[in-house]
Amino acid sequence: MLLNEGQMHLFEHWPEPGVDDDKKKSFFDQVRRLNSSYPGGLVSYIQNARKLLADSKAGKNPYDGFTPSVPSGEVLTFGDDNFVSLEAAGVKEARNAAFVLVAGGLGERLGYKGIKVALPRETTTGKCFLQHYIESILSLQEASCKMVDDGCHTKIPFVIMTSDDTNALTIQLLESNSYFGMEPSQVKILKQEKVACLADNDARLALDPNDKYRIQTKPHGHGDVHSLLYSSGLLEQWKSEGRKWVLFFQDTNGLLFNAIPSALGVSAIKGYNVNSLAVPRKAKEAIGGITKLTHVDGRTMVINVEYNQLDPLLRATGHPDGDANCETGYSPYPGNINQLILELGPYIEELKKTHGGISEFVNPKYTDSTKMTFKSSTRLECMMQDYPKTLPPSAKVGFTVMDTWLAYAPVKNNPEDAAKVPKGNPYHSATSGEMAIYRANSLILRKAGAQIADPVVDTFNGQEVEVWPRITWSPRWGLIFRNVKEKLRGDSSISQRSALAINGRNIFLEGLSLDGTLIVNSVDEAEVKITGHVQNKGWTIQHVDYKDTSEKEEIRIRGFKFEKVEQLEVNYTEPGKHSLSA
Ligand code: UGB
Repeated sequence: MLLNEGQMHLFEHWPEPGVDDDKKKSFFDQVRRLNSSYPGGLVSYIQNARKLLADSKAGKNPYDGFTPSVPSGEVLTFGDDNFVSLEAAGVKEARNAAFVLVAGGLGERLGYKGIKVALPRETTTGKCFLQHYIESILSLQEASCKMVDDGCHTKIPFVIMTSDDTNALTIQLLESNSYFGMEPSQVKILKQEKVACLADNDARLALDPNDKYRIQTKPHGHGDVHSLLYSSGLLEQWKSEGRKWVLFFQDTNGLLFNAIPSALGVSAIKGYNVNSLAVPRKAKEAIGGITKLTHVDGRTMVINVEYNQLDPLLRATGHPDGDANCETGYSPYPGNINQLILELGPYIEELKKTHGGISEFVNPKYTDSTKMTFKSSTRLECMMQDYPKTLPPSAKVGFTVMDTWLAYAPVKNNPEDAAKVPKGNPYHSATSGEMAIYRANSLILRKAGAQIADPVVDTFNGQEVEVWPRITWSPRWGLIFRNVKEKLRGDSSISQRSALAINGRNIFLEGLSLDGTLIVNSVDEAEVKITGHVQNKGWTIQHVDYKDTSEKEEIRIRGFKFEKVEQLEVNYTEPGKHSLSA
């Protein structure tokens, strides 16, 4: 098969039979793995590569024949009546959902040594992203079952796509933390395989420079999630359980679950087969733009155009300024945050046709303008948000735009790169990711009626950010806006230098005035009232330089740490009514 596809060079250096037989056998073991993990096998991979490499050499634009225009979608305003009713609809649907986290990426831009889902989402509680995601899913599961009076005991399935780079550490994180309270049987790990590297325009496979019996491999991208789900059999199993929705999300967006209930509500009410979450996008921001594409032959689709392709596409189609902000100060194309909600039935039907294969692209770095040779080997790549590209025009593809402060704060950039981000564009760093949690929680509490002090501006690792009171809560306290409002029962106020960590379901703020640090932990069966004035020296914020290797990497990349000078910590471990009257 390899010989038929022009891969003779793989064997040219092989010594006669009897020499290096073990190594030759392991070469074929690898070939077998590469063959079985790609839809259509290695032959398809090589043929697809040859075609895409020829297109790339010819400078063919994948969007040839398409004209972009601004699509229309649902635009939600946090806290208004529509938002509140969509959240309720979404929570009700959640028991019919399954969640899929794509976490196979190493996060090269962030430069962090560990896996990104193990990073603290914020350092007031220190809870990592994975813990927050799991606690959010468990809270949705419980709240959703409570809304229907049919003895629902569903366990929402949670799939994590890993890769060789992240698999062992992800499993270790789950196992050493008892799956953060989720039943282990609810969690399924699907590991993506890397794909073969390509050495030249003829799609000759590249050998590993350090091992002539190994084909060099690189990641294929998050688009693998569709073929893995298809071949796992999970989709059919979910369908037989009556599930309706599959929600895909990425590794480090600490605000994401603020957006999930209402977006799922939109999917359910609008009957969307595909619903992408989006936020207003600054021109040139490194997130894709959701775009309506109309082909000369009349076909249209609403699809993500990746950030490096949007500008050339616009320039080539009569927009001389390319990817530019309009009078609102934002790009007219909403930013794709790669949170997709797919309706399970139509998704399965589509995958039966494609087997999960997703439209691919190749991005070779040529040595010169003749485009004859590559600087280093390349490979085919694919993105999960390209799924709608193969859908028929009848498919209902929509999107939902929410405020960035509420829904999107990924941790992607290392401190040096973040500090170079043009002024006004988001940093997408560990610093901004954590500060965004405090900002969102402060704004949500304000909207619910609490008096939250204004932020101060400070600079950490060269990034100027707003520092709001460090307010955090567990998902089972404030899953949706209605829950937050129910827990605020009197006039409460929180000063700028304060930190508040709420960890428990039934903790009611009944006229709390906080100036310092307050940590409240309670078991779910307890009902705790907090009133009065809490004042202490609190936690101060210390600057940390990212080059200071005496600090842990998790701290260095955010550029600050808390000095815990004084705090009030209360723990309610017994069921029943309690009150803290400070
Ligand atoms: N990932 C995998 O699971 N496997 C892989 O092989 C690669 C990645 P990046 P990217 O929301 O900010 C995406 O690298 O690809 C996981 C969208 O394409 O963080 O540059 C990885 O672990 C873009 O349109 O992002 O850009 C992570 O969870 C925009 O939405 C996820 O895939 C952008 O994200 C994304 O990988 C964004």
